Amino acid sequence: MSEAIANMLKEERRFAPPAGLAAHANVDAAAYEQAKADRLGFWATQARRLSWSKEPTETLDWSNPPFAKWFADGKLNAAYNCVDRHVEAGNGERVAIHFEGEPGDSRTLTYADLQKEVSRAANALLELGVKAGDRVAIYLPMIPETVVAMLACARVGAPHSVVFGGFSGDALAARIQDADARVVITADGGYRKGGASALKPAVDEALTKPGTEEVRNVLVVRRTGQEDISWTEGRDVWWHDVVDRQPDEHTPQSFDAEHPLFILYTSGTTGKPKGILHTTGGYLTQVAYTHHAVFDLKPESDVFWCTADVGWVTGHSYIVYGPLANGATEVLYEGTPDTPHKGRWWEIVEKYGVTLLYAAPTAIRASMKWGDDIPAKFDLSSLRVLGSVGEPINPEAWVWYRHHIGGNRTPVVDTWWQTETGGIMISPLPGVTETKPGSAQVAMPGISATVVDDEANEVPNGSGGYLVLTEPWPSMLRTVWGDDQRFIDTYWSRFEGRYFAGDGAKKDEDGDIWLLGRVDDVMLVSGHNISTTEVESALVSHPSVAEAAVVGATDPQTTQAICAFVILRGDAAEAEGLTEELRAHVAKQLGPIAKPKQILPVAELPKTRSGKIMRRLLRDVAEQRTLGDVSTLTDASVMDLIQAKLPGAASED
Ligand code: 6R9
Repeated sequence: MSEAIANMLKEERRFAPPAGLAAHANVDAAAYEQAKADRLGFWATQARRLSWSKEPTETLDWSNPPFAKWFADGKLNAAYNCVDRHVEAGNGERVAIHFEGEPGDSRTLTYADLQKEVSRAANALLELGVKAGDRVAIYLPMIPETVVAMLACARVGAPHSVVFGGFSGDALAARIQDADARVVITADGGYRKGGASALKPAVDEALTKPGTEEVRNVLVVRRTGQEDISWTEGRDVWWHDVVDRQPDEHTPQSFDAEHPLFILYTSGTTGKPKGILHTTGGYLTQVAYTHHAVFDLKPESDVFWCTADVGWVTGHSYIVYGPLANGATEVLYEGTPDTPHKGRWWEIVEKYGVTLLYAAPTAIRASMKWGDDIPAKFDLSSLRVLGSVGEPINPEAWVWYRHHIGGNRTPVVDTWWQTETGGIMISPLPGVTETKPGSAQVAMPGISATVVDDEANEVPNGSGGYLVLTEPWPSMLRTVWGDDQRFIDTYWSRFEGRYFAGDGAKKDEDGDIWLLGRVDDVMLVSGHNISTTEVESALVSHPSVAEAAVVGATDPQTTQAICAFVILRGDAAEAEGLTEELRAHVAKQLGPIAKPKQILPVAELPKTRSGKIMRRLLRDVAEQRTLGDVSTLTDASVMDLIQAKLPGAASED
């Protein structure tokens, strides 16, 4: 890159931690000092929040970088930590999971219930011949059995590979092949957008592909009750036939801290999906600690709700392992925020008295678009901390979240991390940090992150560059499954000895970190590297805009020209002169160099299945090229709608 990423956005709003929260916060400012004075000692202390059958005496082995070992001589069982120890401590009657199905059915599982279910499922896996080290693919909707299946795998030491239920049979096959899975756990179907959607046919299809022959059994949960389900005798077995009759006791075996816990595939922009490998002790230490610190969880009184799907890392770390290791009571919701109505999330917050909410910017911006009156109909007064994850949150969306969902009382914590980092890395702490809308701000205690330029020099405050992690951390990925070289090349080669996250970032005048989007998305305009995130945030700060996606399209004069796609707010019309007004607004916010050449109002934006904007496809549209691979899109038809809006686009009919 010719120049560091421009640092243009100015944000003056500040929010102090609420006094009541600060006075009783789980973690105070001293944690930063302790971790700074003795980083490894700090993590060794956090590891002791878990129950080990053999306490580790070693903390970090970094003798063969970038291959880390954490707590290597310790032994533990992840499922025991997430379930049994809470029952043994007398909290068996505490609710672990409030399940809310999309059709409105609900189920409550206490920790004692969970212990029985996980034990039965573990016994069933053993009966099916699953041994420690065997991989198990999980392809399920958001139902309690999904959490039970993951914990049952962990209990018997079989690394799981959860594949998001919205993926196709082909995508599932590729993941089964790469991980060489022995068993697939699935369901007849799940409920999505008001109807039953089948899952089993995708598994049947996947298992016709070469390289999946080692799958011995398919364990099928009955969720939607379709009658016409196809069945392969000898291979397919019903969950209720095999799991329900098992003894509800199972003695967990302990595993080495570095025993593989799971593989989770990230697609990235090029090449085949990478199987990100996480192991047991370090991962569990960091997800439990960060959940405790960032959400200030009080397990006796809080109700936590992470709205992500279990198929993504956010679901692994902050639905399953972090909250359950901490003995939390949490909500598990099967459906989408707008089914059967656009207030469904807020209805669930009211119903269960959710106190801690963790959601993605895409959903927050959708709520902004649908209108303030919808959340206003519900009692959201139980909420006390709001989290955000998955993309940069535009300052205006942050402020909307705090105001309309958090009643102007709740801290908003913008948490930056990745599948590869396993747990939260950069985030404010709700009882400590004076928050700034749009910034993830500070590395967690015990985490070392900074921003560097092209030559790997740390940039001064007030400048932009590349986000890097400078020291190993407990929940770091251990490798790319089966491909150590790809692990080295992808993450550790760009900057010697440092982990490069692929994200652009800047440090503001106070040294706080702002994420600026994937560096692949950064635009080059007349010699300036401009962040898509900053231009998007400037657009969203206009009252008529709910959501924006910005790309750089090839331009003969300026190398790239800024092209913006905007979704207008519920009440904003495509008024005459609005695009001109928006261009002027961006120029005023960021400077004339960042003024979009073209602004196109659209009804939807292309998103990945986990809700991230896919700028690559918009770049194709802006450059009037044939679209690249659309297979990871939630809804490929949005691209037709967007293309039809292009000036000069020929009508199809
Ligand atoms: C947890 C998760 C990782 C990528 C990451 C970055 C983006 C996530 C963010 C954020 C800005 C935040 N990202 N959180 N960008 N602010 N708070 O989403 O994992 O699916 O692997 O995505 O998401 O670009 O590099 P994953």
